Amino acid sequence: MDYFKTAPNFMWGVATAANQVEGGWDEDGKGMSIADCMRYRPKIDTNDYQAVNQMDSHEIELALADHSTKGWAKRHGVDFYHRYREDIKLLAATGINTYRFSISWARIFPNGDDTEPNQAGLDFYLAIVKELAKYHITPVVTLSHYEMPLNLVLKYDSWYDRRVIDYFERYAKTVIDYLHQYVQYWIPINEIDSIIRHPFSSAGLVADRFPEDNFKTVTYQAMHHQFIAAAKVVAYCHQNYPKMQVGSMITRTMVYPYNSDPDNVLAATQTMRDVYAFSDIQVRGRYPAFLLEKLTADGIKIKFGSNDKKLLAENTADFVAFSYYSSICTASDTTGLPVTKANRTIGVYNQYLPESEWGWQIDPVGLRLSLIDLYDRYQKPLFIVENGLGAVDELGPDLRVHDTYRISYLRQHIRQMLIAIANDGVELMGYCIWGTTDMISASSNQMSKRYGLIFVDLDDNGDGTYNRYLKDSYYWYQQLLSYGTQIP
Ligand code: BGP
Repeated sequence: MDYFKTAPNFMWGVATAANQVEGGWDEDGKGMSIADCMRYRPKIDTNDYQAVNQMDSHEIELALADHSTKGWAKRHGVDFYHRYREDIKLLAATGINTYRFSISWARIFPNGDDTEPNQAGLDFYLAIVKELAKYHITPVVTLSHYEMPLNLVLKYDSWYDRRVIDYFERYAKTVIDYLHQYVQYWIPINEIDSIIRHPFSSAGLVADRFPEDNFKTVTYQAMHHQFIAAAKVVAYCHQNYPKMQVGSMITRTMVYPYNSDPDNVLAATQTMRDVYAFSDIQVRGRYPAFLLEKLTADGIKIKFGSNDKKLLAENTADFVAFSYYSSICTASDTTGLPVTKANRTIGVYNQYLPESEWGWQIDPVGLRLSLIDLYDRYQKPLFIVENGLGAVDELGPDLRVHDTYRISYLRQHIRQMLIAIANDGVELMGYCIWGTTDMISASSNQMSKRYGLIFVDLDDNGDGTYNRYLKDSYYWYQQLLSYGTQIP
């Protein structure tokens, strides 16, 4: 299959998030963010996501009191803050033309509500985009990837307070103005649906700070504020920089019915719609009726500002970005059915699929189905901004990692993606592998869950040299991007 002809301007890339790679948590004026409160976790058992997702005020107090780096996984990341030149140089040599990364809000506005930005923070990201420009690599920038400044949590209860929309808007405008010559593609909020699945680690909502309130109502109100903030980013870019494109981004976990019992098919459709509600709002510009019905049934009422509906309707996303790792099954009654999980979603195990070491089931055809489904739904350009395999990698005596399992995962997913472009008429802007170097895992805060094309010598205790070693998957991607005609 001649895939370069299929998509001449296709964006082949890699992706990371600031809090998982950068480190430098208190350097050059950066403020503390929720990510800096995340501790290493022992190797997770299958359902341990609860523990990570339900962090409380006590955890934050501990983090505030401890000014060390040791133990706090994301405080040092993999030291991208000091090694970005080396990392970008290695990545450029694969032949990628795209790099998706995120900006740490607390590096730009250390407290979130400051009136003036931190110049050193702005200059750090300017240096990154200049470095990328040197290699003709197009940046795709996420403004909020699990990076709420801690002060906004403590002072305003995060996104629950409407004033936080203004602080985000100020931050976004500052960054967009500063980088506008270099950055055309923006994603305001990573996996905007994640606020419902893991409210603390995604958006800094701490359940025990709302003893009197229904935490579900709090979460949905905060979600609404994120939508308004994202729509304001769209408005600002379109008004001031017409070439800029702003994407919606969701977690796309494929959901199948456990079997062909119509009740189970219905359950699967409803589970998928729960996530589509998020892209519906950003792409169609209004809340879908099914979400409003569901919220009413749950006794949840979102407070809308007087201009909110108009703002959402007039500022829709230019493209639909998503992460894809895995799939689950579901049923109308899951009692007694075997359990699996995919990216912090618990589901029913699919007997037809293998699984990763972390129990995420591997489903390349699910990617093709997702592409077909999303394109049919929106008829907007799609963008796979995350896809990859978390695995335990061993650095061999030859100082290489022979990650054939990762190559196999990537090959199968890329193949399905190319079929979706060629046979299913899907309009796809690009594909980014999750993982440049290895980095701290978002859900488990472990180092041993590795996604990168480049191995980093660092362990789950925070020990190691941080040295980089190329994996076989690195060379494989390089070969893929240079052949241009066949998938190696
Ligand atoms: C996505 C997040 C990423 C990332 C990835 C893999 O949902 O956007 O930040 O880490 O999942 O997840 P994990 O690191 O938990 O394995």
